[in-house]
Amino acid sequence: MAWFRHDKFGMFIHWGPYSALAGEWNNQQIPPHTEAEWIMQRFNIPVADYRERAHQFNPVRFNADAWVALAKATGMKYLVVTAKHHDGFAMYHSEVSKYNIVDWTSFHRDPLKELSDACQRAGIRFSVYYSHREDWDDPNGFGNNWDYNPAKKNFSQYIETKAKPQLKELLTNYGPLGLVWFDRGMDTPQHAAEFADLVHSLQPQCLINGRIGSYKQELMGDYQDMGDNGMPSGGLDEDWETPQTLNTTWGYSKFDQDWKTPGVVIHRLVEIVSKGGNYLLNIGPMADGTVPQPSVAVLNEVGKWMSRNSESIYGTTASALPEFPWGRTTVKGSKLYLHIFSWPADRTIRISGLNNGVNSARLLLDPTHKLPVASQDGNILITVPAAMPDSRDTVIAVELDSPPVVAPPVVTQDSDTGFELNYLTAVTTGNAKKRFNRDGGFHIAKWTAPEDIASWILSVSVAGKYAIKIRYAAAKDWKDGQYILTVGHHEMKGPVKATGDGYQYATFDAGTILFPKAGQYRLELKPAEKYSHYLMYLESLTLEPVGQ
Ligand code: JFZ
Repeated sequence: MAWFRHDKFGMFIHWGPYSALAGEWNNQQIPPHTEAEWIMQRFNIPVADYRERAHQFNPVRFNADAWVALAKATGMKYLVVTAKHHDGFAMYHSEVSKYNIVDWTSFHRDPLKELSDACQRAGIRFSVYYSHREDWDDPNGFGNNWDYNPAKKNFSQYIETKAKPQLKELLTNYGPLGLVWFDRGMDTPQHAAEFADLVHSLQPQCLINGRIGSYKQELMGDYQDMGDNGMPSGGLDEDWETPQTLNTTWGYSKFDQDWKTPGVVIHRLVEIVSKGGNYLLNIGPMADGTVPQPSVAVLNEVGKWMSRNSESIYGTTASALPEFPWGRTTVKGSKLYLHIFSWPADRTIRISGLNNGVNSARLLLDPTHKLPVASQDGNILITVPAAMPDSRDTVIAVELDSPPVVAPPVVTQDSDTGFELNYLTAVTTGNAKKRFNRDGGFHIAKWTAPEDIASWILSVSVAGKYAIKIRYAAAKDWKDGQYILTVGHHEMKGPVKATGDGYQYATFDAGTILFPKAGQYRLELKPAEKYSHYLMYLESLTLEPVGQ
């Protein structure tokens, strides 16, 4: 995972016969803000018709070095290109099926081979996207119920005769892959495990994204993918990545000119990296093999910012500091990078919640010039020049006396209700981990022993009795588990009840607690003993006042 955690920023490429349809079929346009690479399914295009259009695909202006140079100039370190999307068409020379760009079109070249070689030359990590379940061309693949009778599908035959053999080709003929980006999950965990085993058997170093498995099961990949354009509210205790479109479609649409600005892209990159994630930003090249000029313009602007500021992105780790009015922070050892999105009128940047001494603060772009630093009521104050050097994001590098020491968040209560405790304000220790799953959303998992703890700091403003409820999911063979809930000096033990497979959350009473007086209390939840399974998938805890 070291390269993935260092590189942070990748280029996604969605390119195939759908790029030639460009969002239109038989004078019908796809609705605004829908995905152009889904056009075959959206308009139930018959396989025979789509195959004919694929036959005409001929990207004569394709130049792999140009695409890779664009990624490199943008500051992107890895590239993920669609080898086969849901339409079933292979954008590489496949021996498994003639339905591929070399055999099926007059182009007769292998773009993935050319991209793999160009990446090698440029020092960019080459990776592939492979839709291992959805295949609208193959009679036994998922998804095409307009040409094929679903009752007659033999999905196992599809994965044995097409998906796995093609994956094997990609893992054999295109050099070392950084990762395989699977999509839309798999019908059973067993089938998903077979794909993971295949990757590991051929390229043990190759990473696997989180969409390889059934969305109802635990993550089977090496890192988690957020939903498209998704963003966690807070940090996660695992590696994760957000894929995002540059407009609103992955595959090229001639109707979609809703491009994100360079500033939005830079702010998104900083937010994702500040929360410990990677940003996989997409381009949708056109049928002739060129990249839409507006995409190039945005990426070139982002690249200018990255060329000057990438020290504050590559190799950084998640910051425990929250978002500030002026922007966000990234961390590298004892260095804290302040990403100033909006310049303070009073020329003072305030940092709260940081229990460190400051050795120095400098504009990243003007390292010779020390900025004045002061402290006031526990805040660190940095005086900045009057004019904002970079209107999109001016970075200040702050040398601290140690890696950032950040006080844990304090959960306050709404006046009439009580407390809602969830992954966002939890401090996890041991193997208790904040995770994300398509079905489970944000939750705490992986805890199996008393040293695996989730804790919260509560600021009780209304003393008195509170009813505690726990909302969790637990598989049936986890029901021998017991939890220990400690609030202040009060300890409660409770049984874990089975709620069903996957992330079927249910809410249970956990007793009542008396807060004798207003003030700060620490609440912690942990397994009572060491178990061979997780304690539970914890979604949240609530404390509701029940009067004196
Ligand atoms: C999938 C594909 O269907 C789509 O065409 C594109 O390739 C995209 C990157 O991945 O679309 C998804 C998959 C997952 C989510 C949303 C769209 N999700 O997790 O919210």
